[in-house]
Amino acid sequence: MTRPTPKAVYRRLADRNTVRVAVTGLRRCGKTVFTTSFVHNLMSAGQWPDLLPFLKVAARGDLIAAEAFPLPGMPAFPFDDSLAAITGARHDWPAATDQLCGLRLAVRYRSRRPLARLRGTRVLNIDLIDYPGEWLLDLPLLAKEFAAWSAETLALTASGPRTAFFAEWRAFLDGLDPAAPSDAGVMKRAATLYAAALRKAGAPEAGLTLNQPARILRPGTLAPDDALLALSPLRVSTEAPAPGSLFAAMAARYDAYRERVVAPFYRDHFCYFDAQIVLVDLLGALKAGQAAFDDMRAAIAAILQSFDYSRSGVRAWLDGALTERVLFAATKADHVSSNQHPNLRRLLEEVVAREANRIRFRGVETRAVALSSVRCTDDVLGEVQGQTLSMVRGLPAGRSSETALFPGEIPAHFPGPQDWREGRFRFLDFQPAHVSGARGLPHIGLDEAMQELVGTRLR
Ligand SMILES: Nc1nc2c(ncn2[C@@H]2O[C@H](COP(=O)(O)OP(=O)(O)OP(=O)(O)O)[C@@H](O)[C@H]2O)c(=O)[nH]1
Ligand SMILES: [Mg+2]
Repeated sequence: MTRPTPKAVYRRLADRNTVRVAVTGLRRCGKTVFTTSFVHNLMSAGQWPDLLPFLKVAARGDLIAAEAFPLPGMPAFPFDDSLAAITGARHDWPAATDQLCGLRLAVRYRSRRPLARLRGTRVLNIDLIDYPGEWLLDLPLLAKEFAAWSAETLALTASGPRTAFFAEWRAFLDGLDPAAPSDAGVMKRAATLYAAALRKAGAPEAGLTLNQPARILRPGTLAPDDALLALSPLRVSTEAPAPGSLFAAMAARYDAYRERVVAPFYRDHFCYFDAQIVLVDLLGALKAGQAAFDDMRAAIAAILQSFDYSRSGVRAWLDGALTERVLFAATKADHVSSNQHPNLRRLLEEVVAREANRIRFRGVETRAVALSSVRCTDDVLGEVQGQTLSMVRGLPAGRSSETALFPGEIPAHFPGPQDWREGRFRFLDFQPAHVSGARGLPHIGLDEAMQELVGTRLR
């Protein structure tokens, strides 16, 4: 695994009043909305502590104020624009993130620690970064050589909904000898076909998430035609690739991509953090159907294996690997009524069970919660075919008036064949209709998430 730079270690030693919170999750899972609500609610809780009853420092009246600052050397997280989108007259959401950005939230509070009380108030810096969710899918590539990645991708694209998207690319590979001398034209054609297929798989209507390499879909600061992105897996032969072969040339390009794009992203942002929240849009995956749900599970498992939770002790602290807790959160819980939240949490626990077990084995605490960073609906009771049911009422996306609906029940366990029936999950996306932002943002469970992530540092 990539090691932290001396600069990173120095920064960690110098910044003992800083916690790095890794906000992780696949695309559209709610990272930007979470970050916006996290910041705005902490900025508001000094005045209105009732906003965050489960955040102990706020509940005991010791949170004084919070202010956001830029993180040196990084584009600023568009906090004002995101908040304006959520609280504005258009009842809209922030745009999808297309580049790396971040902020430091400085929280001033009264400490209850015996010695700290004498020194008056203290400040804890909470560093948060945001990035396109697709990029996380690059992290598993760090531990995978070109041959292994090629073999896995060929297997992945040979079944399920990917078969149709990748058919033309696979047919092209069938006529290709990877041991032939490398040829720029052939490599370009393979890369073009692979990129086109990947775009189809990554389109929102396909709902597939395990799409690698990520920068083909979200180049960020790379030009879309950057030579580093002209990548394609190739068929793997049992013999070692000869120098100068097509296979060797593509493998070299893959290594350059990992070294120049993926490794710095990992080293600078995920090599060390104190706490991690893994946001999972379970409701979106259930609605998108079994193939999308299974793909999301595979993508989450692949990502979580990329983080290094294994080191401990003083040396680990110096290396910056003192992750204390990992919180799994099923986002957009306001799409269903409150009586469904226990099942939502239980289902999440099952979905991440193996990864959570692996993380706990390394001495890191884990928990799962149902979360809505910005609550857009109310619970109401309604009649459906003579039955009284719990429903949600809000402004569905694309509609001009509010509606109440029964979105279906969340299974407490892995969905079985009967659950994948057409129309079983009727969750709608809701817009933030009555959210003014004047006194924080309404939420479900955000304060519990905050307590879990940074609460012990605000004592
Ligand atoms: N109702 C509701 N919708 C939410 C909430 N959080 C996120 N959403 C929805 O999910 C969408 C994606 O949220 P983002 O925060 O932009 O997701 P992201 O993880 O930053 O996505 P990328 O930038 O593409 O990686 C939003 O546009 C909303 O439609 C929430 O708390 N409640
Ligand atoms: Mg985003």
